[in-house]
Amino acid sequence: MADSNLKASGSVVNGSTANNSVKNKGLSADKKEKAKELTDKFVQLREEALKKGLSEKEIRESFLRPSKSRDLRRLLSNKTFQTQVLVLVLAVTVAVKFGLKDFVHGMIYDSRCLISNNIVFSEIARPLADCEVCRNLKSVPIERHISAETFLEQYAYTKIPLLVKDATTNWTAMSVFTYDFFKKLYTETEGALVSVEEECQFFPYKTEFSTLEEAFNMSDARARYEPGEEPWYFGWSNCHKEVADKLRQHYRRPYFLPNDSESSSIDWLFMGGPGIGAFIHLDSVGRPSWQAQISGAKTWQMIPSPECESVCHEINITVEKGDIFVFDSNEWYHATFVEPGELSITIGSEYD
Ligand SMILES: O=C(O)CCC(=O)C(=O)O
Ligand SMILES: [Fe+2]
Repeated sequence: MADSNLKASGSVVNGSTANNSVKNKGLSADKKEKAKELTDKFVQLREEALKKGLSEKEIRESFLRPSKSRDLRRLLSNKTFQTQVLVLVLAVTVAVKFGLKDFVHGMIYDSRCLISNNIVFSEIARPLADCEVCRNLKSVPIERHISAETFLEQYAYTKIPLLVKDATTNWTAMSVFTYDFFKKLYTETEGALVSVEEECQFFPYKTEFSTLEEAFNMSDARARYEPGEEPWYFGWSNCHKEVADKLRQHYRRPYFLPNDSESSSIDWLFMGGPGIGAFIHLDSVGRPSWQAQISGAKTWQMIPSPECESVCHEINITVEKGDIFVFDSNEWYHATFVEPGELSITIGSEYD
């Protein structure tokens, strides 16, 4: 994959439709169609598991490399697991028969690919976590006025999550970034919407939108969250230079990032009202991220990898307006929940 900045949406239910244009790049139309069929099979598989009463956690755990033979025996005798393995084997066989060998290889070894948000592949392909990172961590450390040196020593590359309070002082984004601002920016900048579809990513989460353009076409009443209107939450990444330049007039790289650390040129934006945001998922972007809360408040649920469960704990942290949350989305399973009140708007990026 050319773009090394793709995340998993966690919206596996919608996952078959999201981002296909980016993630299928390089495949012929025929193969794309077959790849889509294959993806749909995996999505269906996961939905079936959910319908059969398995929780997200149980689905995740079914695909963990078991460390104890007792777990292995239990796993092998589990009907859902047997069905999953069967469908997985069938799907891979069909894919290979269709000449999609490279595609299958790509999706297993580059989990930013088409079904990166598929729990099966991300669990099979991901490296085991280093449980020392989260051992006995009971809450997310909170800092104010943290220096770049302290950040570098204690957090930058340690995979320990961090909340920095009052970190966006002087950012005009705090008053400028609104749903209407983004709508205007994207609809009036030539090629901006199409660039999200073709070069970047759009995550519809629970909504019916399949593109950012559709999201910006919702009614004004819905956009304002008027009573009785369908809730919404979506996210996207920006690869359009002109849009990026305009966004950067209103925010800065977090002041505590070490001077020589490189920030990705791709911005991530997430926006929506109270309720569930991103479903539980693990990313495979290879780098840690920061995310600034521009408006509203959002709670992050951070879940250690299953192999760390005996020594690590789930941690929840609410990020408020003006805070910057730093964490490694490749290390912690995570889900988000927008708190009642203002629309949640965030901007973030990855750093090296
Ligand atoms: O902000 C959100 O709701 C989800 C963001 C996310 O999953 C990420 O930054 O990795
Ligand atoms: Fe994520």
